[in-house]
Amino acid sequence: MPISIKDLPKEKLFLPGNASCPGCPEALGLKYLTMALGRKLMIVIPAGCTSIIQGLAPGGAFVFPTLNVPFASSDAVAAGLAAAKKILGEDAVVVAWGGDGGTADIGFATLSGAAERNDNVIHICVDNEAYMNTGIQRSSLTPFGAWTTTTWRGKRERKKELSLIMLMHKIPYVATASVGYPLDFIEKVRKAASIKGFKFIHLHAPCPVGWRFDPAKTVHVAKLAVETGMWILFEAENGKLRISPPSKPYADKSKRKPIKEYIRLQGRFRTLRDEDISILEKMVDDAWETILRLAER
Ligand SMILES: Cc1ncc(C[n+]2csc(CCOP(=O)(O)OP(=O)(O)O)c2C)c(N)n1
Ligand code: SF4
Repeated sequence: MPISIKDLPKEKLFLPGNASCPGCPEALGLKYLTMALGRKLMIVIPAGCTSIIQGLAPGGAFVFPTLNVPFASSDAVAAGLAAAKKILGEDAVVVAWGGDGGTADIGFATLSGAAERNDNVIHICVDNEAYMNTGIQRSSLTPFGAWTTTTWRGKRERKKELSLIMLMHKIPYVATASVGYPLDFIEKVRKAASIKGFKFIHLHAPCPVGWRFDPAKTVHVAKLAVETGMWILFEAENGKLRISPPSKPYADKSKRKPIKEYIRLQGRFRTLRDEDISILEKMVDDAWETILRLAER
């Protein structure tokens, strides 16, 4: 059932006055996560911007149980926690919340293992497309053409298709989401919480610091990613894939905004040449073709 803003809880479980930068997408995502799960939320976080946001606030910024863990263990720890809660008969939703580095690179083996065992955990990858916390290094989820401090002429490799890799693990629920569409994200988190087994949500999180844009424009950039077709919102329950409402119009290529509108707002794409933009456009078309084929099945 679609959620309305007035139905969301008013209680603040993620406190203001924390150490996030202005316009931080991880802070937005965390706020929506607490609105989705309320006091049932237990979170497991490896190193990354979120652990700084949590820890540097006086007394801590999170009013819910939090476990800080080494990168390569998040989903294993989360699975143990979920099993312990079940034995104790306590009602909790365990979320492993990792950055793109902590999920797609350093934490990938544990993520894949927990998915294969179908452990009762939600993994949310908050994807700001680089290792931001340590100074904007490239990850396997940095897109083609983007500047980072380790790809200073623009990354030449493509972004890993992480959500499709997770779909191929045949887990009960896989979804993509965006901090630009909070109600869609909250609905997906709640749906994931209602399903037993391993669930994966890939949350697109434009970062003003690492992507070099005005911090007032985080939501605008996030929405443009969807409107240009660069980020496709979908969900797959037991392998049955559906395009989510905010992305539906853009299945029709003629409705998509030109990707230049998305790119020109971000300093990280300043070095892109015209031929690189054509490569990116082709990647967008290919990604849509793959998703639409999966949706037809
Ligand atoms: C095993 C290990 N390697 C490297 C580090 C250093 N480190 C801490 S945070 C971080 C970057 C995390 O990037 P990401 O997961 O994308 O999260 P973000 O900072 O962007 O939120 C790294 C490399 C570490 N803590 N542990
Ligand atoms: S670097 Fe980006 S993701 Fe990290 S705290 Fe700052 S705005 Fe948030």
